[in-house]
Amino acid sequence: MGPRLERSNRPKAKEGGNVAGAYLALLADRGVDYLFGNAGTDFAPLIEAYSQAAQTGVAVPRPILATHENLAVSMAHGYGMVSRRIPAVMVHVSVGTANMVCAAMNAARENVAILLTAGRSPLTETGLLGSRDGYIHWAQEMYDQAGMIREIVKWDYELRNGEQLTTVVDRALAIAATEPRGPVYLSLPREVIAAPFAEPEQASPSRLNPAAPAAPDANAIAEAARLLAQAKRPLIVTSNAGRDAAAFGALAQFAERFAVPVVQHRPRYLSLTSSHPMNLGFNPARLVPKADAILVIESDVPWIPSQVAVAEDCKVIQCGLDPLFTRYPIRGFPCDVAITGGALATLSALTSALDQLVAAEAVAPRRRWIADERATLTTAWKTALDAAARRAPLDPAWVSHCIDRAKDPRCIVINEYTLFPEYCSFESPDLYFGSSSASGLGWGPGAALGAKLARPQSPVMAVVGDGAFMFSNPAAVHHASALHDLPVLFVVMNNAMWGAVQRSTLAMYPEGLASRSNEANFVQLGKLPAFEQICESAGGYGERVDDPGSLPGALERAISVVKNERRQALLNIICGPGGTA
Ligand SMILES: Cc1ncc(C[n+]2csc(CCOP(=O)(O)OP(=O)(O)O)c2C)c(N)n1
Ligand SMILES: [Mg+2]
Repeated sequence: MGPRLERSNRPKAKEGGNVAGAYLALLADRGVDYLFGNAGTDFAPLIEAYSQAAQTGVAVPRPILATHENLAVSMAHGYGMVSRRIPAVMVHVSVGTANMVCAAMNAARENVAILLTAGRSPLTETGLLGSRDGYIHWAQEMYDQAGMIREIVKWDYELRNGEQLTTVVDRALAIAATEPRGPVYLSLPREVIAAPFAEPEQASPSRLNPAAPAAPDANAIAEAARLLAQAKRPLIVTSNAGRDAAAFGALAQFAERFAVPVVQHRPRYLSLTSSHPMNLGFNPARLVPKADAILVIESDVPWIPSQVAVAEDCKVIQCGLDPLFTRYPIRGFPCDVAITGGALATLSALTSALDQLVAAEAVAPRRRWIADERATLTTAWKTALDAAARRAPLDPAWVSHCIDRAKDPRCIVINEYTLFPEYCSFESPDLYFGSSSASGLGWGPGAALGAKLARPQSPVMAVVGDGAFMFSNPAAVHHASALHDLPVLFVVMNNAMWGAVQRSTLAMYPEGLASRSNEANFVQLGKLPAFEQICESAGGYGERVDDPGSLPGALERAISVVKNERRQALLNIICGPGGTA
């Protein structure tokens, strides 16, 4: 270890504070309301800066402590997803970055903009304020800390000195907010943020703004309109059109006006109301082979090619901010026309172009076909629900239905895939959010806390499996809910297994030995803890539900506790296999 500096000899911050303080003030000025954090020795200058800000009254992002990095990032994801604002996250150097990679991947694949940051082990072994003073500062340092997360984020950089602070932060935020949005990563070495920074000079507001998205190309629009006008059985498949909140109404109008049915495949954002006459549910498999033109809007996987194929003469138009999903290594869906642009801009341009080509009477016969398809679908759902109604252990379809009956119409539902949206009704945008297509498990509970932070007046519910719940770091989740006064309802559909793993084994080996075994490895979770007691131990309300008849009452009690007592609640619902992933 190098010679120790006497306290009095250490370089002192000038009265104006340190770079960390200027950084926090800059974030607040740029509209970053929250800093989700999981701290380490790298946080010292930041913690000092927060105390200074409390004294001087300088505006800074509200600090939100989370005791695991995947919780911090999932909360930021939920917050950004609902508010469309950019939150910041800070974790502890290399090890904290390692822990946040999975949650960052969820956010990246769903184009949620987050300023991800991490400290960096002090660079210097002695001599500066912030130089290494712990044995961890050698081993935690990496050649390329950002390398762990570089493939996932849109941009990464390290703050090298305070003078460049405004440029670096503004560039980070502008790139994160430019469509297609996504997380960026900035590392903040300890000496750099501890350095004195007397008079932060910043242009306010930022002069470095996000780039506007590309406008849909007129020729591509004309070609797509021609294909759609000729089609007898057109179909829209979307997963995320509703991320563009303004596109929600535009899609409803477009589908209605031109009589084009809509399937929401694995929606992460709600794109159409449940009651819309053009809503043909969530499974593209039945309709894709019948279609002669498919308009894919913001959908990375519009159908599963190993299960269904498009008809040979079917034309496929793919629209999105990045319609080829260029960040995905492989994706071979047919694409006769690709249109780059936001969902609203594309739908508006297509509407104008189609108006010239299609008379209202021409699409009238289609309405009958779509109404029949919708009737068939709703009958099938009702039949399945009737069969599920009294099953014990409880059937996920029945649980989904009971949740729908019990929930406030303004309730935001976060679904880590175990809820069946076809048994629920969502009549406005942003009431339903599904888990990322990256499917890094453990997202839902944290995302629900972030959603509650974004919309404190709305009731919020997370629906998760027992597996997803365990991945979410339950102790950290319930702690954060209590600590930050974020009362939400957690509904755990507990089949005591990783059902998705079982379903995948059965699908690949329907006649295999594992299919006949009750003891298949890596499927059954066996003796699970009493989840409801974990919530209770954090001051929440918990109930275990074994009987289908008692579910409505349990939901009512839990919802009332969350609403009237402002306490979190958890229902541990003992379910049969079910599931869709
Ligand atoms: C981080 C991570 N690890 C592992 C997986 C693989 N995986 C996908 S679904 C699943 C099981 C989830 O179980 P549960 O939430 O109980 O839902 P169920 O399938 O039983 O309905 C697992 C382990 C994953 N998606 N993410
Ligand atoms: Mg399960």
